[in-house]
This record gives sequence, structure tokens and C-alpha cells, in this order.
Amino acid sequence: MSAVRSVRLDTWTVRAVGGPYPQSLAHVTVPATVPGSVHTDLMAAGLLADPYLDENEKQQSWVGLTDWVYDARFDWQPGADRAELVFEGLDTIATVLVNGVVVAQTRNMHRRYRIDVSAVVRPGPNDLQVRFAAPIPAADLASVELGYRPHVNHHPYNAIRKMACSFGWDWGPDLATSGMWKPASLQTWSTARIVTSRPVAALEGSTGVVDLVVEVDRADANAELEVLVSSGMATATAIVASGSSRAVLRLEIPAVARWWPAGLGDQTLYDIVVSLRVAGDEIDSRTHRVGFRSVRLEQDEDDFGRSFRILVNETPISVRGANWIPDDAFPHRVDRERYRHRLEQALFGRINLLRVWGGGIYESEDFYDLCDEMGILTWQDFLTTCAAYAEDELWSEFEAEARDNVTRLAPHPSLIMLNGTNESIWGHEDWRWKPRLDGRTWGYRLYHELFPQIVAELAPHVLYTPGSPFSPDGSAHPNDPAQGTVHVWDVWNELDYTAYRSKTARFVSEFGWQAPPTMSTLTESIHDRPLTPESPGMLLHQKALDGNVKLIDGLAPHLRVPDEIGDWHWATSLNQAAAITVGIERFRALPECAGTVVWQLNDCWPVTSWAAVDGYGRPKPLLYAMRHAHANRLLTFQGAGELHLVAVNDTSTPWNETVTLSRRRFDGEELASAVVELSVAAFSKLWVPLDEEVAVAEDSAGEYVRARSEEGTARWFFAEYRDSDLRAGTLKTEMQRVGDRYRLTLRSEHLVRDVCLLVDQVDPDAVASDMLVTLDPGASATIEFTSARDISYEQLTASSVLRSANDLVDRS
Ligand code: BMA
Repeated sequence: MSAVRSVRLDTWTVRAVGGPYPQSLAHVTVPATVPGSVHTDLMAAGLLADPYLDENEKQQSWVGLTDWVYDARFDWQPGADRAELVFEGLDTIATVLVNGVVVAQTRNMHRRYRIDVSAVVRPGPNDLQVRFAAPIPAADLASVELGYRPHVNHHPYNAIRKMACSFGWDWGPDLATSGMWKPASLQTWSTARIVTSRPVAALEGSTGVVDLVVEVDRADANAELEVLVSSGMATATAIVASGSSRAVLRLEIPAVARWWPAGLGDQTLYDIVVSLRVAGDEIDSRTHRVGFRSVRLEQDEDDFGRSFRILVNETPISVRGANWIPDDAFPHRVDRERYRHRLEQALFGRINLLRVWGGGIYESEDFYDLCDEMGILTWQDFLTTCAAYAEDELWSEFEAEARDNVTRLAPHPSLIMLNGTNESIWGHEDWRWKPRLDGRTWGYRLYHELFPQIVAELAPHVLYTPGSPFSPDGSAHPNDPAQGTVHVWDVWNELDYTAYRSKTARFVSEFGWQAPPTMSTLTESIHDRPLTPESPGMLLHQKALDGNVKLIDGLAPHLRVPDEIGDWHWATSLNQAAAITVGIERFRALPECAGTVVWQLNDCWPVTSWAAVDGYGRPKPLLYAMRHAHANRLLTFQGAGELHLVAVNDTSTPWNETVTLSRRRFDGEELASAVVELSVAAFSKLWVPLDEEVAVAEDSAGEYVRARSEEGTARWFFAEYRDSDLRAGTLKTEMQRVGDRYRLTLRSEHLVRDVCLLVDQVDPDAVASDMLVTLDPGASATIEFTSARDISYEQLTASSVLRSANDLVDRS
């Protein structure tokens, strides 16, 4: 009797064996990493240029048209009852051979495979080979075998179970790769092993109850097995009688501390150890880290339609979220530290929920562990997006991947929502699919039958919604603003961002506005001479339909369209921040709206996109705009026509305060003032109408309304930036440096809007403490950062580095 022994298989080679690969690769064998991909292996060998640079992506389509073979060797000695190969991620259409014998054929990147090779291994060295069929032709072939079904973008990503965005997306490169993107290992064991161990943590009063289902595989059908579960504070045991393969246990931990989202309490986590034993000896084990929290979705009929409100521990959560995409087009490169950094950036943006979008991956343990620790709520889409799916033919794959991933992710207390599909229900309704499908299946039963059944069985403590967007009343339009979730995309695609001000919603799970990456990311990845918004590299790194035209059409109403690249970059970056500020503040102010999830937090490569953090991990001004607009207690001016001050209190205590309101000139003169005694209950919003004296301008180009409180300042401008009397050159600055800490003090006698220190232009690693700082006349502010570099005052205050809206507006 021996414990499960696991040996990582991480020494591999890869070679091209079929397809249009270059002559220079014929008979070339390259060292390969597992986890890895052919792209990254070829790059490491100096045989492929970095696809993220310039127009390289365009030259590399052959990689996805090529068949690849990975080879490895492993040692095996008799002794254990079973030998199994475990592949945690095979991307995608793969044939596995041991000593020349086919042992498995796989076709799903999103599930784990365990292959019994006991009958084919031999003592000593064994040959292991994994052959990957070229993904693009495989998807093309599958799409005609399954029958045409609508999808967005160019390749039929919906025909095979491979990450949809690896075929290209409206922010992602078309770099369909192959490889083992998660670890591979050889496991040997005797008697029995744990197949799955599934804890469901719940609260009964103050007692933490963990219901655990443990399933075992047996090499010995008769052995009597014991399962022991322990949390340190409580233990439970169960016998798995001979012939049986399942144990059900309950652990009761008295007086547990709850797990809370960040800002509402601590993130207490409990370790649970599961041990499988035979005659007292441990032969296998698992550990879980669970948290005790309740979650409930309230969808009640009310004056506005039907609510969509998430309650955690019976506390209503005002969701201030962002959508999450794979952080790299080659996801295996995202290690725990990178996840941590990105999630810290999310917290900096005061984000309390991340939605893992359905065109990427079921996120990693690292991602979910860190969200548990940091108190970031998570919502995971099942991996279907913007397409019709051949549900019958792919049913078994969907079922296997859903079971696998729900089992893996459900123990994480941060996971509160599983969602059937991204936009496919909407697409079926609105994107002219019905005539194209001509009666073919499109995925309905996945979203309404398969996925909800699996969630009910394996993760009853996690919410389920069939789609995003989705309306619970079947007869309603899926993107009905009176119920369920909505995606607000017409604002970016067709309208102006001021259109957010007339939108309503119960919960906005997507809305976004584009801007280029930071300047340092842009110039590190694109070397066009001249670099212009339409130079070749820039065009390739803009994937959205008519993206550049929409950027300009969305800019022109607010700021003149600059020709110089630095001004263009700053103006479009500012415009993105301004647009999303208007959107977030509008939706947060709406009494009936319980959540905003901005599209999108991150990028997977350097690209012009809707992201707040660019593809090299640098924050755009948008991240700072989100931080401001996501304040726990927010003052904002709202209302077309009649101006209101709105106070949003997303804290558990009442907000009572005297707020000073004034109408002022840009040179500081106060024209009218008023005082508001604010009293806003916990977790609620208050609309205060304003007197005309304060709310109506005499000279709209040179006046604004200001509301000041202990919690922050809100400002309302009567005119667009471009029509305002904003003056350039009034900023007085002073730089202080102590060691590697820099501090820039700003002062102005005249109003300066949206000061940004674009510090990445003097040190690509430096991060400013704040951006989009507006200085009232006579006021001062400081911006800090650290840098190992020697930066002069002149460099820091150069007109391309220290920017404000004023310098795009003032033409004098
Ligand atoms: C929605 C998303 C993504 C897309 C984004 C921007 O459709 O779900 O598919 O990238 O809008 O267009």
C-alpha cells in the first residue's frame, strides 16, 4: 500500500510536422515548456518574433495552421497498482501516445484528462508523445461537420472547445496556439485515490457547516477505506465500505467568523484537510480553503420592473465591478505574482467584483485564491460567447468541462455567480441568427438546462444566471433595462457618452469606452515612423470594428481632434476616463440600479481597447477615474434639465453631513451658494434638487457648480471641455525628492481640470498616486510616485508629461 505518487512531466521538445510552417523549421526540434505553448517555445528558441510587437502577428498565422508534436520520456518501475497520465490542460485537439500506442484523443482545452496507462507502460524509460492537430483547420472542419452556426469575428471558434479569444477578438490578437497550457504529470497509486472532494460551506446561525462529498477510485474493490476531514477545530470521519466509492461527511465548526467582501469586513478563511486512509495509513489527501458567507439574488417586482440585487451575508452589495479577460494571450504566462498585481490594481480602482468573461478561460486557482484573500467578489461565465453552439453534439464536452470546473472553483467563497453565456441569448434575439440557423440548435438547453442543473448539484451556494445580458421574464427582451442584467453598448458604438445620462438599468454587466494603451506601452510595442493613429502597427493593434472612427466620433463632441500623436493619445485617454465616469456615476446614482461592471479591467497584449490597465500592466487614466467614481460615498451631479446633487452611500452607516454648494467662475469668484444638510441612510441614495440660482449658469463657458463635503468634491460643468474658457499655463509646480520618492505639488489661481502626470513617459515602471486631479482656483494638490531613476524637474513637467484638459482646450 502506498500513497499517490505524482511526478511532474516538464521536460519536453516540440516540432512542426504538418502544415505551412517555414522551411527553416523542417526537422527542427525545440525545447518546450509545460505549462506552455508553441508560440512561447518558438520565441524562447529564437525562432519566432514576439507577436505583440509591430505587425508580427500578421506574419504568424501559419502557427495556427500547423500540426505540432510534443515528445517527452518518463521512467516507470513496477510497484503500484495503477499508472495514470494527468493532463490539466491540453490545447486542444490532441492525440496522446505512450510507447507508440494511442492512449487518448482529446478535444477540449477547458477540462482535465486522466489517462490510465497501466497496460502500456514498461519498466525503465517510456516514450510519451502528444500530437496537436492545427487548431484553425480543426475548427473549420468541425464547423462544417456540426453545421454552420453564427459567431462574431472571423474563425468559427464556437465549433471546438478552445479559448474563443485565441482566434482573435475585438481587443485580442489572432494567435491560435497549441500546447499543454497547464501542468502534466505521471501519477502512480495503489488501493484507492481521491477523485474529487467537494466542500460546500454554509452558515447555520453562527455555526459553519461544511458538507463534503468525496469520491474515490479504487484499484482494490474490497478494501475498506476511511475518509477523515478536519478543520483543526472540528473533525468528521466516514467509512467507504467495500464496493462503494463515495463518502458524504458533515463538519460543524462552532462560532465561525464570516467571509466578507473587501470594505465590509474581514476575509476569514478556514483550511480543511481531507485524508483518505486504509488501516490508519493515509494514501491520498486534499486541502481546501473555504469561507462562510451567504449569497442571495433578489429579483423582486417593483415600480421600475424587477430588481437585480446581490446580497452577501444579507447585506445588499452595490456592485462596482469590472470585466476580466485572460491577462495574456498565452495564459500560462500569468503567474501568481502577476495575478496579485492585477488584482491589487482592481482594488486600487475600488472594484468589488470581477466578472470572468466567457470567451476566455475558467480562471486559475491563483486568481480565485487571491480574490478570496482580497475580498474581491467573482462571477465566472461558462465559456460560451457571442455565438450559437451545437449543443447536442458538444453536450458531453460541455457537461465534462462544467462539472470539472464547477467542482474546482465552487469552494472559493469569492465565487458568487456562475453565468451561462456572454451575449449569446442576446445574439440569438437581435443579431439576425434565426434565419441563418434555420431551426438548428443554438445553445438554449445549455443555458436553461445543463448548466443550472450542474450548479444546483455541485454548487448550491453559488448563484446562477443563464446569460449576460438576461431578463428573467421569458417574454421580455434579453437586454431589457427594467429587469436582469444589461450590456450598454450603443453608447460607444453609435451614440455619445452623454447618452449614458438618459439610460436606466437594474444591473449593468458591460459598458465601455476605448482608448490607446499608455504611451510607454505604445512605443515599446509599436515602432512606426511616423507613429500616427493610422500608421501600420497602430492599425493592427486596434481590433474593434471601426475602432478608430468611433474613437474620433466619440471625441469630437468634447475635445477637438488633435493631429499630433501625443495630444491624440492624451485626448483619447482623457475622453475614455470622462466617458466611463459619466456612465458609472449615472448608474450608481439611479435608485433602481444595483451594479456596474465596466468593460474591461485588463488587456491580453498591447492594444487600443476598453481596458483600464493596458497589456503591459500599466494603468491608464481610466483606472483612476474608476477609483474616483467608485468612492464608497459619492457626490455626483445628475439630471438632464433639472440639476440634482446625488449622494450615494455604499456604507453600512448613515451619511449625515453639511454639504456646501456653490456656482463659481473659473477664476474663483463665487456667484451663488447654498447649504444642504445631507442625511443618507446606509446603502442608499438621495437625490437633492438644486435651486436655480446655483444650478443655472449666466456664462456657461466660464462657470461650474461645486459640492464640497468631507467625503469629496463633485463638480458640474455647463459646457463641454472644448467650449470652455479653460486656460493653459496657469499651473505652478514644485518638485520634491527624497531618495526614490518624488512629490509634485500643483497649484493654480485658475481652474485646471483633470491634471495627469503621465509618469510612465519618464519612467515606464513608475506609477502616479493619483490622476485626473481637478484644481479649484487657489487650490493645491500633490501627486507622488517612486522611481529608481534620476528625473529632473524639467522632464517631469514637460508639456507631454504633465497634462491637463486645459492644454487641449486653450488655443490662445
Ligand atoms: C462585448 C463583450 C466582448 C467584447 C466587448 C467589446 O460584446 O462581451 O465580446 O469584446 O463587448 O466589443
